[in-house]
Amino acid sequence: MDGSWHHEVFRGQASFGLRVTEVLHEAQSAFQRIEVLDTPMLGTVLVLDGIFQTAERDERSYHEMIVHPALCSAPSIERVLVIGGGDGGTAREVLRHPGVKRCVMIEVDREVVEVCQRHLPTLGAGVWDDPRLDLRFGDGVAFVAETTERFDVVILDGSDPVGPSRGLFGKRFYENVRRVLGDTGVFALQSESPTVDEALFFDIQGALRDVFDHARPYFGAVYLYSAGLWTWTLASAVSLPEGPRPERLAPIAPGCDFYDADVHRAAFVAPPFVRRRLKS
Ligand code: SPD
Repeated sequence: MDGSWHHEVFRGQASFGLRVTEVLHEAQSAFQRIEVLDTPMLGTVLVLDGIFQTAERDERSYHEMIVHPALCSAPSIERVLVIGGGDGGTAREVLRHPGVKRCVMIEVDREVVEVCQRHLPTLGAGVWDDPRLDLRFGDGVAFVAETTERFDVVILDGSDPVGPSRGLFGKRFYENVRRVLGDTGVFALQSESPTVDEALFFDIQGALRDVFDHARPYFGAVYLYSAGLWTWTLASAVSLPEGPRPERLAPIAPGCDFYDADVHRAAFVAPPFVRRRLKS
């Protein structure tokens, strides 16, 4: 916080700031510094270790896009694993799919969930009491390394690769995700920005392509991340359809502001500099 502003500073070279009218919560958990800020621009905003994570009035562009391309194209969606996503926005979009029978969510920091339940209730609306949700607190890296459970879809909704999220990036973690998915499962993850951090984006793509037969980034914009292009990636052992399966899209489409069949197809069109590097 700088007076009545919060600035997210990137490598000491750039910053994005929001004016803050009130600090609603400020505490150090066992894992990270958690702040909840009231802002005129985006409403209530969650900040972890100084980094903007999600905002009441700018969350749908991210949560619809991390969930629906996977859930609308995967061969099966009965068993879904969400790693991270403590604000509840990702689980909320998962549970809008009537075909999901069970959603296990592994969040490392119980305090993030409690703080978001209190201050960002719209993100987890309908989630916390849904009998299909199995919320567990623990380390997602250890969970995928040790579990014997199998999932149709794994969604990684972590923060940047610093602090508690560091282990969620890299080949060893992706190999374990590949194992819990079996032969037809789909992995969806937030995969950072090729405009702001080109090296990190291509490292993630390279590691995914080492582990999965198919890995394709898709593109969108999230104002809060002030990154120009933001990306997510779908990775799987099977090739996926170019667009959503109509029977999956139909029940969720009326509640979407940022996702539909056209957006799905368009999002997978990569800019030339990405295509050249990925040779796809
Ligand atoms: N640069 C911040 C990226 C954060 C991505 N995850 C946000 C969590 C929203 N559920």
